[in-house]
Amino acid sequence: MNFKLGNGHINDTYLAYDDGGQPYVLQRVNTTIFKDPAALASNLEKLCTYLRSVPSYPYQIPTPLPMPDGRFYNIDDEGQCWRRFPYFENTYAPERVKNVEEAVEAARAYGVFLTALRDFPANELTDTIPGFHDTMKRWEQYETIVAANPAGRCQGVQHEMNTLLGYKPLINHIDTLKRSGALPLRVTHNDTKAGNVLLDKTSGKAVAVIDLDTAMGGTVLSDFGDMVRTFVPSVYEDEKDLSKLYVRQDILKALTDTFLAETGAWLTETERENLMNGARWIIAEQALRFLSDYLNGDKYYKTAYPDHNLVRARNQLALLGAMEREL
Ligand code: GN1
Ligand code: MG
Repeated sequence: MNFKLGNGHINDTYLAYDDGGQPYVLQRVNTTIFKDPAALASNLEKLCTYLRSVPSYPYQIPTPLPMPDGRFYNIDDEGQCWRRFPYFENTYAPERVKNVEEAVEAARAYGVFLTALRDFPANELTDTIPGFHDTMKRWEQYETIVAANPAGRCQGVQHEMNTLLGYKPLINHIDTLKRSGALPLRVTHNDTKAGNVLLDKTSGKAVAVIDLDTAMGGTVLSDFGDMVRTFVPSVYEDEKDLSKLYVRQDILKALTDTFLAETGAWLTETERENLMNGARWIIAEQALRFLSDYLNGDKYYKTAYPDHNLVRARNQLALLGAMEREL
């Protein structure tokens, strides 16, 4: 009997049991998105080996478990790609941060994770999704979709498109910083939602940083940004009733203070100064990604109903608005 774990938009993750009754995590990889499972496995092996060699790294490491044939992934007869990971007992994934304590634990865990990987050469990792945070490229793809209007959905979203356009200067600014070399290339996690830090059910303490599939070369701004995007709003990213959406200032302060306590000593001045720009950038990028997928006919993210991606895009744009008003 397998039970669904987490609520990822890309892969499918289950709790499973081996013949001896021992639990493990079983995951089907979405190979339309992660096109090179061998590169994915190789990145994970390098990252986990490196983390194990850092004596001060305090957390469990989600090292892939060998499949029956000894490899770290397996393609079944139907072409589906499967992997196994250890199951960390008595933990939970906080899909939405409930309080300051959870924010502190998760932010510290990501800060410690980035600090541990600080000397890992980013160019040894393959870009598992090329151009993942190349927002200019994503913008071009969006324009191509708008021009082709493949799902016939452009007419209804003029307002959202205009709002998004207002964030293009910010996207340009980050792109300039990246291209000029002002932001150092670092190994970053690239999916720093709260639910990717497992917390102990009893103590509330962080146990493991998981989901290393998008850990690759990038800028620390996106990891900080995705924390703000996912920890700080008062509602989930697909809440429709936007009157409930506000910026949880206590959580923002706690996550920023905690993250800087771990990383402030080695971040450059440019990085420190641009952390909040990074947050706005990543939220704008996420709005762009959701809106693009909606206009493209929902090809990327799992959706539960027809305008799910539009609801998500509106939510992210509303979050940007709330940050402008409330901060
Ligand atoms: C996807 O599936 P999940 O929740 O781990 C996406 C992230 C997005 C997120 C939006 C590989 O992550 O980049 O920020 O959805 N992962 C990929 O909720 O595209
Ligand atoms: Mg993920």
